[in-house]
Amino acid sequence: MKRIVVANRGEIAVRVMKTAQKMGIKTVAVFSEADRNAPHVRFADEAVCIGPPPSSQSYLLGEKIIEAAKALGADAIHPGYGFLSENAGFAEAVEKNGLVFIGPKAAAIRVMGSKLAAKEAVKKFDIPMVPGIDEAITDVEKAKGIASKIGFPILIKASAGGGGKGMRVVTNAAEMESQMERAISEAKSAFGDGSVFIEKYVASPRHIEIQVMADSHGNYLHFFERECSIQRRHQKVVEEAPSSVLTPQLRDEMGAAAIQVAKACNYIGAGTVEFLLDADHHFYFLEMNTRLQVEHPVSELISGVDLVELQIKVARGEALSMRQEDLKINGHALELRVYAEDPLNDFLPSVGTLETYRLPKGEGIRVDNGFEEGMEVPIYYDPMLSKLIAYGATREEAIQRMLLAIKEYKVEGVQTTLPFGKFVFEHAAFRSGQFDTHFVKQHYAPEALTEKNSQEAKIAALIALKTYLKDQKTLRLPTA
Ligand code: MV4
Repeated sequence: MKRIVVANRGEIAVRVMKTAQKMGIKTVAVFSEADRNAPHVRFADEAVCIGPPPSSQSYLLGEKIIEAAKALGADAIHPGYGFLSENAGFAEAVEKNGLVFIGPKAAAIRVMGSKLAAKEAVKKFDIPMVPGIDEAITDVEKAKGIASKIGFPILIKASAGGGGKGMRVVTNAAEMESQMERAISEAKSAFGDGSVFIEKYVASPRHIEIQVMADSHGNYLHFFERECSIQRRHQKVVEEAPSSVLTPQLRDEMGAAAIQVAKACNYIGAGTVEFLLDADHHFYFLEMNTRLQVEHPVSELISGVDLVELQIKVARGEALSMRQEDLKINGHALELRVYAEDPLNDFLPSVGTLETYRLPKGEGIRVDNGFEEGMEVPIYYDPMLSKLIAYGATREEAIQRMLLAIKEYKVEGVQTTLPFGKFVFEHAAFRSGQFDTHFVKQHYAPEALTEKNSQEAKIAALIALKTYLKDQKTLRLPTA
């Protein structure tokens, strides 16, 4: 494998290229006209423009990316995350064109791409799942009967949904009919598939996911868990590894369950198995993501592996060299996703130019970055600028390093989620580890940032005044 096309942009494209370069593999960037001067284009050994800015006319054009790969004599395509990374048809087309898709087989993507097919596949193994009905329902009366059997509150989920889209909580039988009808029509319009299924609603869950890696020789490993409960509207903002609540026994049980899920679809490559963990520490299988995830760096830092390097080695047909017993958790890692979004304006995208853009450095700080000072933040794509990752021997040390790094991360020209990150890492509920997926709803309000800022501004002004007055007393200005 001498040349890899990275079919992505931003921080993940640069991140994948760094590992390829470390392995002596040439890299090809693909870019839209909006990304002509982007770092991932300049970092690559070669670069091909694949179209106008809209993703549908560039980064999602699988055939064009495959053509570019063949024209440049590339051996493989790494999809990153998002875009075509979980598109089974693309994975198939890549292989059909004699190229290696650095990811799972199309069949595994298909199974895990449907929530119901995933449950069906996993059923064979003894994996805990949320009580519910595992078949698509469109009949409201049937749904009512199931709901009363499960017991309210229940959750209606779209079979073709994901990331929280198409989910509706129903608290009593009277609401069932109207909520079912809305869920079905919403699912039809959003996913072109109106089928829904019903589960018992787990009221205050933590979102725990397990990183798995499997090779083509039947070896399966897990690289422990990531805590992803700090989410805003189903978008993860802060992730950490390990979770502050998992016991070694629970970790082993969830790791083993995650590997079973991977085996259920003959998985090859890097994948993530998502679980809900309830207040009684019961875990339930939610879904499997058949891609390398945004938050993979925290798993790399606590386990000391380069997951992209393992992906490339597995894609080359190599067997995984380490055994599960060789893997140990060492230290603690936190990740803050730095979005060009305004936390004081409902996290709406903050467009503009990075007038100032200086990254923090220092021990235990890693920034997977996709931008440079002077660049405009394009409106066409996900507004993530970078991922700020802090590592420490303990969770407390990682939090301190993270707070210092947030302070040193200088961005002017757009608003970012850095102040929101500061709010989270300073918050008692986060620092104590006592939080769940409702953290943002329960604890965050924009005033929390402005209030804090104004308090700090007041303190700074008082210190300045005190220093000035002190200087006035002691400073003897020469008389004229
Ligand atoms: C649930 C749940 C509670 N009970 N299912 C969210 C998106 C997808 N990963 C599945 N998700 C959930 N499924 C049952 N039966 C809670 C979540 C969930 C969540 C729900 C509301 C708000 C934020 C959330 C974050 C993670 C998971």
